[in-house]
Amino acid sequence: MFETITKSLQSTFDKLGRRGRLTEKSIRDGMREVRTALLSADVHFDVVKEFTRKVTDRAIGENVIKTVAPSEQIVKIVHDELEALMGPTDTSIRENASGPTVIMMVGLQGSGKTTTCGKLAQYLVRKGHRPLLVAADVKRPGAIDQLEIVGESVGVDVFTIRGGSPTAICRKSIRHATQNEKDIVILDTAGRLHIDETLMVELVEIQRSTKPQEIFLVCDAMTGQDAVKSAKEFDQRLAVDGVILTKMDGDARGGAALSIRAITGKPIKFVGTGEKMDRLEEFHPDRMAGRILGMGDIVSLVERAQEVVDLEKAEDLQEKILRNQFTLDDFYEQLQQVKKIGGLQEVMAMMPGDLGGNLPTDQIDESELGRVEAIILSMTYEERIQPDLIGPSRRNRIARGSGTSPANVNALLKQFREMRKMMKQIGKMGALMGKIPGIPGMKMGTSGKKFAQKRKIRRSRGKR
Ligand SMILES: Nc1nc2c(ncn2[C@@H]2O[C@H](COP(=O)(O)OP(=O)(O)O)[C@@H](O)[C@H]2O)c(=O)[nH]1
Ligand SMILES: [Mg+2]
Repeated sequence: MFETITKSLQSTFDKLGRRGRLTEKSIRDGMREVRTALLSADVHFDVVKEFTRKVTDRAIGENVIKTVAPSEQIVKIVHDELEALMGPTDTSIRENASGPTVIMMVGLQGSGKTTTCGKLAQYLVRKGHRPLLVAADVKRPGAIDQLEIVGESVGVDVFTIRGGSPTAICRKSIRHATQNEKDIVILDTAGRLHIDETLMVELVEIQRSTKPQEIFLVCDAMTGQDAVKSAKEFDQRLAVDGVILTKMDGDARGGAALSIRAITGKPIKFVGTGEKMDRLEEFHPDRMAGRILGMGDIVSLVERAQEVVDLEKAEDLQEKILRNQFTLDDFYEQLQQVKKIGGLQEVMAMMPGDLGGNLPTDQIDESELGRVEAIILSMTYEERIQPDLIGPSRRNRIARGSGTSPANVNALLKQFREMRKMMKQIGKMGALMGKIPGIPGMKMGTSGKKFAQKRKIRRSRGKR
């Protein structure tokens, strides 16, 4: 996501930073580089022009040159303007006061509508809703079956009428939803490879007969400015409420993400970052601006972790660190949690600076993790709890059992001992902090448990 822009912006800012004192000329030179970076990332020409003009005006007008850290000030201005370019956006769904809320999904064929319907359904279930998926793409062979598979995988019912017209299916789905106590209806409509009149007529008819609270346009980020162009056309006919940008995981440039709002006036509401059903993120312009600048997106990472990581286990772990009882068994558990979040690459990509954007992700060796896992699994339970028990002969057996070498086993044990030492320090600090009035420490012990319970309750009520 955004690798192209991030790299060139960072090198521009590095150059500005190295200059020490900035002049109006060096700012203008820097902005020329920003302009090239945006253009080569396939951002719409008008957007680039306007954007660089605003940043330059502010950088010069606010007398950045005279401030203590001028290049940092410029990064801040670029950040703010990126945020303004992509926002504001509101991801809450407008509710229907009388009857089920209707969300209509539209977009070109292959943009990711059906997949996104499933993701959105899962997202809404997590928020405590009872959605119904509606298969109204009767044109594409297999489209109904596809939605049924998607629905099953997220545990959400799918309504359709085989042989029915799209409008009839959508209209009848609303009554079906009411009868079955569903509060949200998600309409998966047909697409075409290009916008054509028959499609538009069909969609307008569905819109008239179901009066959706939200019409979301699903766009494929990888198609860049074509996505922007089609968004404009869909919007002219249907007055869409927002855009869901899919396949952000495969889009290194980000041209659509940065242009769509400015060109169509429609906000991005969600982004799709993978084929799996949990790969849907709320769109937050401020966080996205941070990612573009290589400042990471810790907030999204934490949110993601909260969704997939077992809170009870996290609590137990914190207790163990505090008591210095962290074992290789716990370490193994940690690795499993990282995997759930999406692997180390995913985690690193959301980290700021050196840890994140700058680090070529191909340098992260996921197979290394596989090796570590294999070694731990080849140990007995006692050995995982007390690695000091492992003598030379056991070390050789473990190496053989895990398909690694004794040196690999040694390296892991050494690393683990160091990690434990570090954790001991952290544990002490946490305990100390907890003793200072007004500082809740590291949310450990009983108060931490209570915190976990509270979150669970809140979650089961559907409010996060
Ligand atoms: N990598 C990736 N693939 C996606 C994403 N969203 C959808 N896809 C894939 O795009 C293809 C078309 O999706 P589909 O939902 O059938 O599109 P539709 O024709 O608009 O209904 C499928 O292979 C999906 O798995 C995404 O966010 N990331
Ligand atoms: Mg489809």
